[in-house]
Amino acid sequence: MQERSRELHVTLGNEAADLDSICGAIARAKILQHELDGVVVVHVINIPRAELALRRDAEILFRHLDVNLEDLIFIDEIKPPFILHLVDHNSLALHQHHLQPLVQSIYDHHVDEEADFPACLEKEIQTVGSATTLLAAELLNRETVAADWAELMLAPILLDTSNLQSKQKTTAKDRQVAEKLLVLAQLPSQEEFYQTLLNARFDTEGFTEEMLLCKDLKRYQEGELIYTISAIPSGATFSGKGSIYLLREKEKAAISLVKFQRKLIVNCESKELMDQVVDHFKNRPELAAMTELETVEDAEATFILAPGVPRKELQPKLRFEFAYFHG
Ligand SMILES: [Mn+2]
Repeated sequence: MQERSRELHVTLGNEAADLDSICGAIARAKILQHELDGVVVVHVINIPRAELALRRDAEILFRHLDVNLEDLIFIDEIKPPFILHLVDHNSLALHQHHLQPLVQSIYDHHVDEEADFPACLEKEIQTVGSATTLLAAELLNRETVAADWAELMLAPILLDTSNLQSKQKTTAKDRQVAEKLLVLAQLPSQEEFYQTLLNARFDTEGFTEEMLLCKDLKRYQEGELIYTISAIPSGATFSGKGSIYLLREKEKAAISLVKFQRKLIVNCESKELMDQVVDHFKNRPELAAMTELETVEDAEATFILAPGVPRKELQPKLRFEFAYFHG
């Protein structure tokens, strides 16, 4: 018991740090605080503090709930040793693989990538619209949930399910949990709460191209080759020109892929690599089925994406296993 009280437990959402990841990690910390009586549990937002400004939905939710931003902890502010509890992802981001031995539990709604976590004791993966649904269900079973907590958990659930209206994304569990939370939250208007958050999520007014690229960016690696996929809100003003120059230094990326409206804008660090990428898209049937080359010039190409292909569906099909690549 003596030993245990010195343990630090960290709950962490995924590297895109959307509201589901942020609020899910906060809810997971509350559950752990009860479960592991006496230990310190902190929830950590998986982006540097400076990038919170790119997520205006989170900013307005925190302001609305009177959360002091100074009290939040970001990934650039904490270092191991700690025990890690993953929320909203089940494999670590490329730049966080060193945290693998620290992972003790997982709550997620993505496809199980079956990553190896030797110290993992608990893994809860269910296909629901929002990972926060799983945590809210747990919390509702354990304790009386206050109105502000209900709002905190409702926010990502409503955003991830298009206000429970998306037939594709909304499950019975999302609906059940949201209904209970709505009773507790006593919102003046569910529709207005949802719309305000949605507008804030897509509000990119005043953002530079680099900010847009970093707002929702994920990193991947095949062999030596590092690439990134950014998703840009469809209402933004974005040219996509030269994104590789903006990301090469910061992310060590050789390829930048950007999903913007119906387009996939691909920038490579060299024309040689671009030629390989274009051939690759043409020759791999799974990729050819969902993309159509629109333009290619030097180290930049634009593809038209088949409707409704999310990043998490496109990425596993990329398989950039180029035999010839100088890092
Ligand atoms: Mn999620």
